[in-house]
Amino acid sequence: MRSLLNSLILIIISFNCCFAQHHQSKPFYKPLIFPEPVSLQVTRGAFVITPSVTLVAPSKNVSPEIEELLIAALKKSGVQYVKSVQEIPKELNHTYIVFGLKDSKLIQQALERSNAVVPDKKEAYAVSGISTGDGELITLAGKDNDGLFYAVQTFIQLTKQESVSNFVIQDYPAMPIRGTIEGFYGKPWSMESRQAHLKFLGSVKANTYVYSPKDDPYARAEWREDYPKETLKELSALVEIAKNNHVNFVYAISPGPTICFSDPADLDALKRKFEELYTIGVKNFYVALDDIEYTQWNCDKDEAHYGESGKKAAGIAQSELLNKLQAILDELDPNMSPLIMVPTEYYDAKESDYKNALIENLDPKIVVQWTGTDVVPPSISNNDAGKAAKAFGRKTLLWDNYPVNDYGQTKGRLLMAPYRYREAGLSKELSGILSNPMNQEMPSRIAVTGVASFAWNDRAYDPDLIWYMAARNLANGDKKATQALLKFFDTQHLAPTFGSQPWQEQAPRLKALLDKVRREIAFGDTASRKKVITELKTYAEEFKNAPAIIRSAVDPVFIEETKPWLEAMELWGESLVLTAEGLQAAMNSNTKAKNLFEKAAAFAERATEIESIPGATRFDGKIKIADGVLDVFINNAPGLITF
Ligand code: 14T
Repeated sequence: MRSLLNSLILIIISFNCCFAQHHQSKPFYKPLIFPEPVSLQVTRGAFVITPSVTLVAPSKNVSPEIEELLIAALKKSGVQYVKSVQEIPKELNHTYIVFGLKDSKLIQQALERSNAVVPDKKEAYAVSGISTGDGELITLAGKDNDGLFYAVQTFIQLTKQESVSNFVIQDYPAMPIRGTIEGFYGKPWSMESRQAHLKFLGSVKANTYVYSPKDDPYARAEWREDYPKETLKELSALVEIAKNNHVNFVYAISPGPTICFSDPADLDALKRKFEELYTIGVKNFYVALDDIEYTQWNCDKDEAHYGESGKKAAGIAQSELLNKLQAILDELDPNMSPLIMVPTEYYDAKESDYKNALIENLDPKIVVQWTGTDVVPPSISNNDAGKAAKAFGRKTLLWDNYPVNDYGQTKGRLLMAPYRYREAGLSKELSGILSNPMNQEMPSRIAVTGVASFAWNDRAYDPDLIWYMAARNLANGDKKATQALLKFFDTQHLAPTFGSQPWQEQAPRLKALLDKVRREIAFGDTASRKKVITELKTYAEEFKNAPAIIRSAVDPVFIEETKPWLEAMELWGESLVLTAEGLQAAMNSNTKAKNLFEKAAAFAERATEIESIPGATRFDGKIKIADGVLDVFINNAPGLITF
């Protein structure tokens, strides 16, 4: 009787267990999107994209390239059939994607069913996924075509994550201008790099690219000369790609080194240059007046017209020129975006005779750039930007000289630390941020992803998280390659200023480990000493192998651009492995230690000999890898344990 009862209980329990299990739903996970959306709410059920998808026809005002992008993304994520229909059925039995602008009826229906709204802001969008019946209703809605393009970019990121839950994302940018200014000295980017960069910008929801390489003769040294037909054709291809990626292509001219402000022929030469670019579709123009002599006129005419040369007179002459150019552009096309300019005093927010003269006259719609409290500032606060707004008479557009590597202090370096120390709240004080990148386009994406993310949502910006996601993106989602890249970036973490004090420290992750090794050797016991040296050995192996992993998983262009750094990292890795082995041997009083340390030193020696690619950056020099951290440790290691 007892055993019967027991069996019965067992049956009930097991029945309960399995019944419960049957009804227990699998977990689904909150997706992670960059830039961080303004709002992302998870909802019940799984985000499902079935192998056959039905697209609910987009409204007629949708740009065709956005639909193409969406379909390509669906195919890439494994969708085999895409069908189009004109309405959303009541009952769904597979995945439907409704796709269009906020004002379309279908989109309004879909948004209502999904409990989502498109924020009433420029470039805003909503993306949602809900389970309904046996199907899934996905809505991609834009306030405008830019917003819809960003909805698709967010969707693309979602398709690359596994077991994602349903959600409602409502999003819009904090700053209206986000992107890069190719504004460095030294080897300009290739046209191929620029094309790739424009696509990349669109993928991180950046909307601006300024073409301003200092070493394009037709834009600076020989600015009066017309572009060769061939170059104009290449630029026109860029303009087209920019458009398809919802990036404003801004053309910048730097007439400062030779311009005669009062000569109508020079004004005419500028007009001709702008018209030349307007014919290939450029609708955004820029005048760069940085790094020029402004206390001396370039011609006698200016002396006669403006009087004695000086900072104040320069401010007046510059503002008059800019206003005339603005009027020329307005006449050329009433829909033209306002001019952007960088003044000669761009590196602080202190009021001055020059700034006052410039700002008193300058057309208020002209956008003014500055670089912060210095050419390469260690941080930018809301207070700094507020002062700049006052000094320049308008909200400024930050020219952020990170990760640019064209100045002496950056010799032998890539700048690959997270984008940091820009204060949350800057979106109230700035009209946007443009990053000045490195001569190397792909490595620049780590920092630029940060800039774009901060400019999109400064209040939710998390430097380390975005840094990780930028690495993951470069590694095409590969976990091992992501880790290898992060180890590599750590060796290029130092960010110099124009002075002797860097604003970001070198190799903080490696330093933390090496400090721990030193601490443990000094203060630990035999077991903990052994343990930490084993940990060092493991890290050293990974460090040594990172370049090979990177070479096998990351875009060949990145490999080419970082070639000598990867080679040097490999040799340093070899040296660090031998150093760890030397420490292990020393702990066992093994006489091999000496030889291991000697071999380690030889590898370190070879590593320090490696040179940058001649001409690839403005200043050539020896490659630096975790300098001041790794070299110091390897140097001192033989003296850590004696026997
Ligand atoms: F206009 C600017 F905002 C600006 O930063 N101009 C240049 C820029 O082209 C360059 O890439 C950047 C970093 O080197 O700094 C400016 O160039 C300078 C600035 C100096 F103070 C070059 C030499 C200097 F001494």
